Amino acid sequence: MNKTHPQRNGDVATFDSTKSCSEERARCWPPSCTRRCACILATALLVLTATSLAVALGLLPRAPVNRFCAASNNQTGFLCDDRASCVPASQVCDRASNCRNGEDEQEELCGDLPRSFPGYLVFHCSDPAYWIYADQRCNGINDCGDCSDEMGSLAACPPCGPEWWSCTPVLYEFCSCIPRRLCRDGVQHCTTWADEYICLP
Ligand SMILES: [Ca+2]
Ligand SMILES: [Ca+2]
Repeated sequence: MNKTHPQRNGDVATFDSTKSCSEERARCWPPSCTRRCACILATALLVLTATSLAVALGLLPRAPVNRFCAASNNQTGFLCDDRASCVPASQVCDRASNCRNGEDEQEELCGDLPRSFPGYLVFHCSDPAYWIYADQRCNGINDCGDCSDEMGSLAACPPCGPEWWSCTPVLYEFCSCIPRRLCRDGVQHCTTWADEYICLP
């Protein structure tokens, strides 16, 4: 059924309700758009403008382009969409949501580890078959299994920190330092026994 609408110049334009807006617009735009088309276009423009304004004012979250951040103890982390929360690398894709909207567990990030990871979250051990999270490098623990994450040029770790005692450990768990809390505990942890006779907790 055709409807008529009076125009400003007195002409009469017809509007076929069976036609889509795009068809109608193509026929009448510009300059004499029908009221329906003009209303739809104005609404779309209003929504677009409001959305752009909200994003510009920070009212809507935007995914950070670069999510690298420093978590506690200056460890490598993953920046959440709120641009404030920094999740330690080893908590990304651990099946527990640490970001408010769970962006640390999203499929595109966790679907094909470690290839789906950005490079800064991964440390590749000297054995190409193994990889660990970047924040497991230089944490004192033998995570690679061959100590390549704690010793040598690949890891490039700083000397033992104040919480650690430098020696060659007898336990496979450590590489070149042992935790000071193990000093003088009555159990040998260094091959030289230095942890029992020299080290002070
Ligand atoms: Ca997580
Ligand atoms: Ca380690």
